[in-house]
Amino acid sequence: MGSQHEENEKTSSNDDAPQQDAASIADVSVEVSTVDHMLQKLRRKFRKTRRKPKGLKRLLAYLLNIPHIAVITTAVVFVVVVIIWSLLWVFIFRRESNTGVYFAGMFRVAQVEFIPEYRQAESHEFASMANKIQHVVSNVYKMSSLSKLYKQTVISDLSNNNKGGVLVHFWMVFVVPRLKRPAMCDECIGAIFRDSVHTSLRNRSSVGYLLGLPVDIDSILINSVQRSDYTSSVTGSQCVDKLYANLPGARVPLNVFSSWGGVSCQMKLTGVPGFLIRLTITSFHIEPSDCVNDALVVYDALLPMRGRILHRLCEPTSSSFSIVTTSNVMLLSFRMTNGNKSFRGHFEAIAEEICMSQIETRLEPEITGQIYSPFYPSMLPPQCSCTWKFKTPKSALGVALHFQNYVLKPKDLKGCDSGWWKVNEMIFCGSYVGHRTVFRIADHSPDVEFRCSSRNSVQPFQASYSSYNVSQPCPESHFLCNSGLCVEKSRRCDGLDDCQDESDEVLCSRPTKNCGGNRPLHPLFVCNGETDCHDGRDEVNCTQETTCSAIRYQCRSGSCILKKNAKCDDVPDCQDHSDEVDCACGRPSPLKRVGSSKVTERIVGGVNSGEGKWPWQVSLHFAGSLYCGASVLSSDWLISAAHCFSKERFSDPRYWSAHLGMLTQGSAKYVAEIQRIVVHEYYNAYNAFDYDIALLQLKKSWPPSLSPLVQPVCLPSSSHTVTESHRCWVTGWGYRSEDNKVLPSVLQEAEVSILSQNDCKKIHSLVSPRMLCAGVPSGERDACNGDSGGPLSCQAPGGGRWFLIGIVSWGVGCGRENLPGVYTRVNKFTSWIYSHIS
Ligand code: 4AZ
Repeated sequence: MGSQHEENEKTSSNDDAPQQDAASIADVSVEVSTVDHMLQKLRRKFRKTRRKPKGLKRLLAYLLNIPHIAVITTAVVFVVVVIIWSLLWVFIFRRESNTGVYFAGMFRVAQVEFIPEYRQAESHEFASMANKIQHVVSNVYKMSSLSKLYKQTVISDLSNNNKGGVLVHFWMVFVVPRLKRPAMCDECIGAIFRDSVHTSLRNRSSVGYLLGLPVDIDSILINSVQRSDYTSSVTGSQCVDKLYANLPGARVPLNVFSSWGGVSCQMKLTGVPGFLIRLTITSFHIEPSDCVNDALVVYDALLPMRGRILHRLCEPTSSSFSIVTTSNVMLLSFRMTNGNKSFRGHFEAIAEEICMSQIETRLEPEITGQIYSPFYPSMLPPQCSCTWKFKTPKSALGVALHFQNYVLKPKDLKGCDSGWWKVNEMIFCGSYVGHRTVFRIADHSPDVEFRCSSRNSVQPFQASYSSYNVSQPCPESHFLCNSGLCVEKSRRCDGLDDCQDESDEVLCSRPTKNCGGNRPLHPLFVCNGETDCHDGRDEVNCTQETTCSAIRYQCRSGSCILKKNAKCDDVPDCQDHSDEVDCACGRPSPLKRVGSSKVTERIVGGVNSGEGKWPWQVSLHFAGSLYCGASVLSSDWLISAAHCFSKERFSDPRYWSAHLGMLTQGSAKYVAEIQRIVVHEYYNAYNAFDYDIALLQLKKSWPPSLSPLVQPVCLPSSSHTVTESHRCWVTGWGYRSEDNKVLPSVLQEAEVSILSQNDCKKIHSLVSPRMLCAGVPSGERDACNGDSGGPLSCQAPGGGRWFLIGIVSWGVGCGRENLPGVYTRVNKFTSWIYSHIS
């Protein structure tokens, strides 16, 4: 077109001025003649038989010609569609491709005096201060690289702060194209604000001036939040209550009920400046659903900031406990769905604890007193510190700290997440365990410093202290365990974990069956269900009542009998017959023995199983794919390994499904949704998967009609002992070998032997008393990735029931020679399991 216009211009500039009008007429005529010429051409081409119409009439006639009407209509429709599409794109799709990204933040404005009017968002004083702060925050982001995405800041609260000045809580909204969303990281948003303050820091203090506003850089915290958190607070569609504890120590009651209406409420608690807040929960009646439906989240802030979660409560409770903040504000965020749910508790302002004391121990090794974690028995806040300066009466005496369920270990490269300890100049990390320990300090005047080091609130601890003789820590007749406990020397190598860390059972020769000697028979051989002495003396009077210990079966009445494996052996041994109740378990009745073809070696040395052979075997699927195994414990509970659910993404029960009564993948008799996942509270991924056990509650019980293809496995009693005549099998759909990462579709089974704990520890140094090793020396039969959480099932001798002895946990590779697999030792968790499922 451009070139054609230029040509026209060239033509007219060559003509004389007086000729201009004529020229333009000529131009028109040229154009008409051109159209006419074209029409003629076209007509000649398409309508050779018709007579030629003249001028405009001809054009009209041409346009009204039926085929031309069709072409024109199509063109018009096309143009209209294009216009509508463009409008839709501009107003709907383009708008949809943008999304709001929401942040909650807080910082301290220093050198500004807090006035009570700031508590009222409707007050003039609040509005004027909030406007000023809003302007400053907006300015920071409008000047930043995110200026195009920044939408607005809303100041939600101004509160008095323990460090002085005013603590500001605010919301921030960005409107971001969907594709750019991942770039909106919490760190980046926080860093922009911190950078601005940083450039204006003065006098080496932490306070910088933004448009004259003194902002404490150390107090800046910004977290992304859910849109619903923002809308429910800002638009006020849900309840937001503000409560104050104006007098230290005065309790302010908190009661929330959701009788049929359902509740989604936030309570903002503020205490006297300089004090902390202690929330006491006396009861919380909700439906357990793993925080999906009902939950209470307690924040160490006034807005729901992820980095400031003190505690999440999603299980019903009627035993009272308390949580302490690190400053004078707390937020309670309730979610209670329809039903008769309720929360009862109170809060109060409490003074910060000055946790420092000088302690003198006595000459005698008896317990002299107790030290407690700060705010005991409240839970420990994320920040706290304590110093205990001990002194013993003699330089030969050290200090022993006796803990109930806590252990100190030298700090390694990983951080401490359950308490940081400095003993003289050595650093230790604390962690929670399920047994007693004694921490011995070989110094007569040690300084012990403790600092809270967890992200959330954690269990409190207490320790009894005493003196001890550094050169002889235990009494003459006792043995010093690695756990710090002293146990009688006669208990060494008795097959029992008296030390709680099995250190009394290392370097022991295999127990001998001294049946005729004058020394008593090794306790492991007594009443273990196997005739170890040819005259059978080890298996007599097994149901007589005796003192209780870890290897004696405890009847429901509380009395103990010698018989170790009394549970569900079809013989009533306890006087109350309690050993034979709840025994509908561990008796598979295979339908057809397909598989077991020794020719096709699968997983690590396994073979195809048969329909109904392992009716407790479960295939656990995460987001639709096999991820772990599990075992059926009852009509609504499964048991698996904690490590299957440990990462945050894997802890949401909604992504999991349990496939029951299945031989070949895809042919489950019942696919269950998961209601909640209970991971053992002491599970520790950093400590070689110690306490690797988890329970899963099903949303709906499997129907009894599925029996016998679906059936529970028997749970061993805590005294259960596996003997040589037990046969043990590991089953699962995991990898066939370390190198062949193909998952078999048919359930695989492999027979393995249980190693002695001594042999197991020689191979895997990190084995704890809560683990056992099983395999074959050649390594050819083993569990592998994908089998985790699945069962190691052992059958009682003489074709008895099958018990869940182990849960597939970890190993070094798969099927390697002399590297047996490691399993969770289930009988160590019997009471923990019953405490959750019954
Ligand atoms: C796993 O990662 C796994 N060979 C399970 C068992 C073993 C190794 C790894 C034992 O699930």
